[in-house]
Order: sequence, then C-alpha cells, then structure tokens
Amino acid sequence: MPRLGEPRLDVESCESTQLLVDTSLPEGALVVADHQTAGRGRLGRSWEAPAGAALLFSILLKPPPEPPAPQLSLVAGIAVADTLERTLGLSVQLKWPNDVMLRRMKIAGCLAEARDGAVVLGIGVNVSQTPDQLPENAGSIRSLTGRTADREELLSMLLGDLEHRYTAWLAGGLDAVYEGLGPRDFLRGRQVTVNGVSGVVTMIDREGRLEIAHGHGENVTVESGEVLYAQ
Ligand code: BT5
Repeated sequence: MPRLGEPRLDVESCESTQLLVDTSLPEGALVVADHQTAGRGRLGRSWEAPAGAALLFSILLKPPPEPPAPQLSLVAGIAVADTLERTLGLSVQLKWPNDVMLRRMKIAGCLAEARDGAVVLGIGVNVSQTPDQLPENAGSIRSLTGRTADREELLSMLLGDLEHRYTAWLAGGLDAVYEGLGPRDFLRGRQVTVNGVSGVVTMIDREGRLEIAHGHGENVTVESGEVLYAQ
C-alpha cells in the first residue's frame, strides 16, 4: 500500500500547492499551505480562501495507466466525504465531477492534474471561513455546522481515507470504491445541462461518466464538462 503524506513540505504562503509538488519525489509526497495567492480550480478557475481558514494541500500520485487517472478526482471526493461524514456525523454528497457538498453548498473541491507522467492531486476543504468569506453557493465546516475543526487532524484522517480508497481503486478501479460514490451522488434525479445536453441525471456510471436521460428513453454519457443545474 503506498504511504501518503511523506515526504511533507509545509509552507505559509504560495501561489498554489499544485506548483510546489516536485514530481521526481516518491509517490505520496505532500505539500500543505496555510494560504494560496493563486489557488487553482479546473479550467483556469480560481480557488479562494483566506489565510489559515482552509485545509489546502497537494499530493503526488504515480498510478499505472489503468484505471484512468481522471477518475482520481472522484476517488479523492469519496475520501473527503468519508472524512467529513465521520468528523461531522452528517451526510455529505458528491457533485460530479469534483465537488464535495454539505447541505447543498460546496465545502471542498478536488483537482487531479497530470504532470510528468504523474498526477498531482489537490484538495481544498473549507474549514473556518465565515459566510462573508465564501464565494456564492459555498460553505465551510464552521458556516454550515457552527463547529470548529482542527486542520491537522482533518488532514491526518483524510490522508488515511485517501490511502484506503486509492489502494482499493488501484486494485479494482472505480467499481471497488463505487459504494462510496453512487449513494452520495448529488446530481442524481436533477435536471441539468452539460456540454449543451439537457436532461435528468440517472447516475455516475462505473467508469466515472455522468449519465443523463435525454428524453425518449435515450441516455447520453458525458466524460467531462461543466454541469449547470437549478439550485
Ligand atoms: C475545484 O475546481 O473545485 C478544485 C479546487 C481544488 C483546490 C485545491 S486547494 C489545494 C490545491 N492547490 C490548488 O491551487 N488547488 C488545489 P472547480 O470545480 O473549477 O471549482 C472552482 C470554482 O469553485 C470557482 O470558480 C468558484 O466558483 C468556486 N470556489 C472558489 N473558491 C471556493 C471555495 N473556497 N469553496 C467553494 N467554492 C469555491
């Protein structure tokens, strides 16, 4: 089983932890930041959090060519949901492809970027932001539950959950972790539009694609894209 979290680099501030991961290090290398000045989301979007308020880290993974690496943002989301559910005692949903939702608000995001034949997996979890410090439709542990959480404890639990889910995924693909995904599917049953296709989401399939019922009994599967849905 790969050990995740070693070696570890802690920085107070950086542009993005994604950029500080040295891909020549062994699998499991970790970069943690207190603050990012240019935190990244997908497709050139940004990830914002005031200093000290969020858990922000990137981890180096070196998976084989199969299963497909883009599934790793779902695997990471499952691990984040495991940790948050155990910590908070509340159920957490996963919004395809990479958002973690609590009470219909985005509480965490995952980003899997391929680099030098490896994958740099970034995770941001909102911990202690107040509502005015959060973007629209976002929440933190504090803003959504009124509770505090220790970032270091969350990180250690999350690395354990990630190690567990990643190992299962390496051995058996998305199928092996699907029980952590299917029942948490935030979009199932919702009316959505993805890449110009509108319909009702039926499920995330066993390859990690979003399946949409497109009318007349016709189903469409989407590999990637931006999901628009009614709040
Ligand atoms: C993501 O992208 O959700 C992936 C976020 C990954 C962030 C981590 S933090 C550690 C590591 N280092 C990095 O630089 N990145 C990773 P995406 O699905 O594209 O979502 C981005 C969108 O979420 C933005 O356009 C905003 O609308 C929204 N957003 C920005 N900051 C947010 C926050 N703190 N909480 C919730 N939503 C946020």
